[in-house]
Amino acid sequence: MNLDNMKIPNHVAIIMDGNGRWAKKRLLPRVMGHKKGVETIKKITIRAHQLNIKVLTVYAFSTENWARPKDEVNYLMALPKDFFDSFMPELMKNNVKVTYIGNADRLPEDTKKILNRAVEKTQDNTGLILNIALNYGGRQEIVQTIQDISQAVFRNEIKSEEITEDLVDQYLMTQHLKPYSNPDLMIRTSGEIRLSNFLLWQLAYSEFYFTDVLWPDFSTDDFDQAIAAYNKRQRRFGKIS
Ligand code: 6TC
Repeated sequence: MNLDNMKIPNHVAIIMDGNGRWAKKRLLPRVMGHKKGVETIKKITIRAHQLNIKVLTVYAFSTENWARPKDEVNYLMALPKDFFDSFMPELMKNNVKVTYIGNADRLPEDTKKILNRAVEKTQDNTGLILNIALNYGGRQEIVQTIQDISQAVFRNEIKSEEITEDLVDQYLMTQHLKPYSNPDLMIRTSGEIRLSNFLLWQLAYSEFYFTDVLWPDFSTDDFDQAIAAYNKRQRRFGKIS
């Protein structure tokens, strides 16, 4: 698709849903869906870089993240290493910086190590930020923010009258993404029309784009279509009618 003359969103957030359904449809083990899903992350990351998008936040949505068959969990734990080993050179070549939001505490030690290595190795890159939401919950983030701000009030570091939207922004997990901490466009694949506790505060003014395409099938062309739809809406919004 030709996106020349199109306004490109600065921050795109994606709920990557449908790996399990993709595998089921093909009578394949679920892990094959995740494997293909990781390949899709790579393709979309490179496309986002080409389009000069500033931040790409990806959320590995799952309803039963911690109640899966043991084989699947073990395989999932190995996926970040796969991703890191096969994709790090390309991330470096494309000047991509890896960051994350959410709670990494409960990840196994070696998974955490790989994640931190990806963050450290890319920390001086100045291009696209690939921001990975892992073990993330929007309400949990807001609870954490309220705790942190009330602590700061208790220690007399701020007055309660000084709690503004801007100050709340500074305490959220997305503060490191500023000035692009709020997504312009949120995409969800696999046909579910729900937010599922993703970035509750940050998505207040974002455009939402839903597609039936399952995440492993989501192509750079599907991504471009989402950008084009975003454009059309922005233009309508900007016009005085
Ligand atoms: C799309 C593709 C949706 C696996 C694949 C889901 C992620 C920890 C990356 C460290 C590999 C994102 C997500 C749950 C970028 C991602 C998954 C999770 C899936 C995690 C890490 C990759 C993933 C998930 C777990 C930067 C080197 C499959 C957390 C571990 C994996 C990178 N399902 N899927 N069990 N993580 O969130 O939760 O490090 S690569």
